[in-house]
Amino acid sequence: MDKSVYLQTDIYAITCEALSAGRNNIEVVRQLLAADVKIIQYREKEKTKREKYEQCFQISKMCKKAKALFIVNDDVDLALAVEADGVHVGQDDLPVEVVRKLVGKKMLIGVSVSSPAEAEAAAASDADYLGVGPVFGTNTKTDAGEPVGLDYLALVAARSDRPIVAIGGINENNILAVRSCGVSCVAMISALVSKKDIAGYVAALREKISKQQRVL
Ligand code: TZP
Ligand code: MG
Repeated sequence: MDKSVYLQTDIYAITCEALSAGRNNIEVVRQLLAADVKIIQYREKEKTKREKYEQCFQISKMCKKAKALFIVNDDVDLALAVEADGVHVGQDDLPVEVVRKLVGKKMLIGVSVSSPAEAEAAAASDADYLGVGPVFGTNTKTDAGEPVGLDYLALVAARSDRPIVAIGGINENNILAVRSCGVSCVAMISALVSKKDIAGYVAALREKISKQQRVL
């Protein structure tokens, strides 16, 4: 199956153990999958490569079982080693064309963009989707740069021939505004992984989304 079909989902969950209220990434992913979240990105800045490999090995198996998409942030070698479905790179990581050579056609490649020039370059590349942000201010990524805002998000979404994932400071209070920009897939770290009741939070988000769809 074409893996990009998975990008038609609503919530794109990203891990961060330091923000996970004392739980490890494995437990958080277990709860996310139980809540029927269909995209998991492994993003972990405070572990060794070996620790990341051990977690990714388990998470990859968990995602396959749950029929969820598993994407590894930054590390192309890790994504290959655990047979992930995709890899996500930023502007300081390997260029998309190099990542494509390494991972082949079957793996999805996502690329982060936070300016018109980056969006243009990504549009000319072989990336399967664009992560656009930070849409709002966020403390999760200290070097994320200035928020791009909703107008910019809407502009990129209107012009892009690739699926867009919005990221940065998204939570229950602004998710509907993001979706109103024509972007249905939103990535969340802190708002999601910090919740004690992840399933309850996901259900509440989906209730909001379905209410918005009913009035549109
Ligand atoms: N890229 C742009 S903003 C961001 C990343 C990885 C952090 C998003 O985290 P949060 O907690 O959802 O604001
Ligand atoms: Mg990166």
